[in-house]
Amino acid sequence: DFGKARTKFEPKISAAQPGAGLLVRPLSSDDYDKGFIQLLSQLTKGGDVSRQDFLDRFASMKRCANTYYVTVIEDTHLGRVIGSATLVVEQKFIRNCALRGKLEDVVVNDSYRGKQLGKLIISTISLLAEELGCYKISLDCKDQLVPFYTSLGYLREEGNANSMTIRL
Ligand code: 16G
Repeated sequence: DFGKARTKFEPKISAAQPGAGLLVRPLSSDDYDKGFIQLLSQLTKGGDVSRQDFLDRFASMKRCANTYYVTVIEDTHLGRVIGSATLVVEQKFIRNCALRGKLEDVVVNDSYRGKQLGKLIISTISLLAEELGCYKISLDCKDQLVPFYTSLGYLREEGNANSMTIRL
């Protein structure tokens, strides 16, 4: 049974081995030309972000040291960014000046769905958050994505499962 042999002997995908022609890496200032903004518009309103807007925001995020970890997956054959997720590290006074991770803006290009790439990028971010010393990671998501995040270990904590928003 070749299927079984494959699962047994081939390593599962990981950040180091995401699959042929795929690379997991931090966002780079070149990524505007690799379709980063178009990718984000598969998640929500991308807006009309010019190259300069992108570069300005990239630089201002970089100035916030140890805070924004925008992580992408590139299809290196096509030179396109096909997945992205961001870890935001919030500094706290509570819990002995703890760090809290927030998982934001998770998106995988429609045509690459079903390859476990969402799972890959989120597990990469979880490792990063752990390495950075975050005591927890939280996220907001649409109802239909609850089973997906649950499968990755995220929980609605009892008595603390309300994400609330005021749109400004
Ligand atoms: C989802 C995203 C959040 C993103 C928001 C945009 C995850 C885990 N959650 O909640 O990061 O910022 O959608 O939606 O990726 P909005 O444009 O309606 O605020």
